[in-house]
Amino acid sequence: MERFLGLPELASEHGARLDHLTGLIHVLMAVLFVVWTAFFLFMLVRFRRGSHPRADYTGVRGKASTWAEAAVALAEVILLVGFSIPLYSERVDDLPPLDTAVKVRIVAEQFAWNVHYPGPDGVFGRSSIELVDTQTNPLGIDPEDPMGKDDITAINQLHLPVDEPVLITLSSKDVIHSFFLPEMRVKQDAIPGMEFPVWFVPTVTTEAMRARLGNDKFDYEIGCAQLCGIGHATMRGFVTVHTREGFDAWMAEQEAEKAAEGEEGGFWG
Ligand SMILES: [Cu+2]
Repeated sequence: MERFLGLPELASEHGARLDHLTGLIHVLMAVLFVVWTAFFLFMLVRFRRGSHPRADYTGVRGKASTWAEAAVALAEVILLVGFSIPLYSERVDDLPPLDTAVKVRIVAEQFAWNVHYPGPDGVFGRSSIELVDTQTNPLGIDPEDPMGKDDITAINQLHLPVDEPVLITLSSKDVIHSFFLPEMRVKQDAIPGMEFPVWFVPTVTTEAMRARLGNDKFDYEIGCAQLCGIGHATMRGFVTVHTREGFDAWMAEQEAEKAAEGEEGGFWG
């Protein structure tokens, strides 16, 4: 069905259920389209002027159309109550436990994705919009906060381990953006002044996806799905899904780089 609908490759745990629901909605819409069109054409012929020169003011008395309407309404209620609402409530309520999930803050801006990891202590350093410096401190992390000393930041590059729940806290600095990971079936608006949790489990490493597609240049992309200004189309980020070992190695590399910067007496002093 995903192929039939032209959806991108699937690379998250909850995505299959979303695709299934998308498929069911398309089936219902296809049935309605065919049946209503056939009914319309039938009516054009059946009540043509040639066979009904004068209007009949009583009209049709049968109950068939009432039953048809009831059946459509029932199918829609089943889709909504049986599929959509349970799936939605799971996405917004059943967040993964904080101690096991990979935590990332993502702050959107015109026109980039700022990525913030809490570092080895697992705690995000304090950040404030007043401390934002577009060049040296795009996330506004407070240099006085010891919790922030080990934090890792990146721009337009999100690294994740495969098969582990990821909990992203999403916000925006300026206007409304929308965080979109097509293969993960994730899309959430980022709104200034608000923070939204977004969680999912990536199931296919970048390497495995490259092999599957036979394309060694493939990368998962972060798209912005809300027209957010003149540079909207350039607001692209990339996601690298690693094995756990690969992710740890990447994180260690970031930490080493950060430590080296610290010794040089850079921004973090
Ligand atoms: Cu945007």
